[in-house]
Formats: sequence, structure tokens, C-alpha cells
Amino acid sequence: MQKTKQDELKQEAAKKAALMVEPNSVLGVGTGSTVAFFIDELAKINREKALNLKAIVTTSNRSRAQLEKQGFKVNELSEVDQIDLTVDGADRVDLNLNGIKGGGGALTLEKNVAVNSKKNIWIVDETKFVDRLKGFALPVEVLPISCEQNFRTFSQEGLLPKYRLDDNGKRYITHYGNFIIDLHVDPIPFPNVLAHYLDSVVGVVEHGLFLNICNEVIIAHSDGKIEIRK
Ligand code: ABF
Repeated sequence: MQKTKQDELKQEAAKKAALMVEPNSVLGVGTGSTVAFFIDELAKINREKALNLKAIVTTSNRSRAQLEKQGFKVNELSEVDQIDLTVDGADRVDLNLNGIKGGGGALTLEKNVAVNSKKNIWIVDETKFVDRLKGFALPVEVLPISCEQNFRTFSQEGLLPKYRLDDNGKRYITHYGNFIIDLHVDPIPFPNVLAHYLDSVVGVVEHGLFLNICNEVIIAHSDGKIEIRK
């Protein structure tokens, strides 16, 4: 299938990240179309010079399947003490390297992997990099038993909630059997304030504000430039 220009950008960012994976390390691999390119690039490098990775942890069944197809053994997060480097995608990244993640519904495992990683690198194309977190609804994973109350509270707070729906128009159900409420507040004026609020709401399992987590972002620009911001 013909690669789009955006795919080529994602692949360039993914290639850069794959070259940063240290041999004999514990690697975290995220989820998304950009990470899919990363997995293929990692496999190419591994074929050239065996990386002998101690363990690989991933954030979705989709990435797990692709890694295993490329011949990698995948571990559970609970099987590793700490991850040396996690490479993941993001839905938005701002100038402070704060991000919105979870567009793919895997935010809870993504955040657990990220906070157990010594270093987090995000790989994005330039459309994701913004001056402030905007242009993408904020995913919030909520328990089924509290979802209606959570929805009502979010509405009252002016957070413009919408249930995420699956392809059949039914409420999307996460890997852990929860629902996702997407908050269409745009832009997010004070991410740290909203994150603190969401962390305090009973029934919220996790939210897609990833603050002070990303150490480096690799941005592929449409002019072909690869920018690394720290
Ligand atoms: C994942 O990366 C999710 O948090 C996010 O939705 C996704 C973005 O994927 P893509 O690279 O396809 O834009 O980690």
C-alpha cells in the first residue's frame, strides 16, 4: 500500500527512536501507528546487530502481536522491576513536553508503563506538536459503576463530556472493562489543575493527561527535518 507523506514522517521519527534503544536493556513499547513503524525499525536493527533486550513490555495487544510477529518475546509489566526506555506515541504534545494520550483507549496501561520507565520518548509527526494542549479530546477512563455520576459531574464542571463509542455505536469498553469519557474542553487552560481534579474524582481510573512524564519528543516535520526536543 502506498505510504502517505504523514506515514513517511512517522517512519522517520520511528527510525530515530529505534536507534536510541540500548542493547541488553528493558524496553517499553507503546501503541499507535507511529509506534508500529518503530517496531518494524527495531526489528531491522535487531536483525543487523542483536540487541539482546532483557525484556520488552508493551501497552496493547496490537503492539504485542506485532512484536511477537517480528520474533520478539513480550513480557508483562509485572514481570520487570523497571523499564529503561519506553517509546510511545501521543495525541498531542505541548512546548513543555506535556501530552494528551489515550486516543487509542490504552491510556491506563500506557501511563503505568510510562511511570515505571527511567526514560520516555514520544514519537510524533508535526501535527501533534502544539503550543498548548488543544485540538484533541481528553480521554478519561471511568468505572461502569460510577460513569453516570462522573458524566454528570463533568458536565456541571463545563468539561463537555462525551462517551467514547465503538464502531457499533455502543460505549467503548477498555481492556479493563471500563468506559471512556472524552472531555472536549479545548484548549486545556491549566493541565496541571485539571489533572489534579481528575485524580481526585472517585470512579476515575486514569486520564490522558501525561504531565512531567516525557523526557524527549522526536518530531518529524513535513520539510523532512527531524526535531528532538528535551
Ligand atoms: C498512543 O499513541 C496513544 O496514547 C495515542 O492515541 C497514540 C497516537 O498514535 P498515532 O501514532 O497513531 O497517532 O500511545
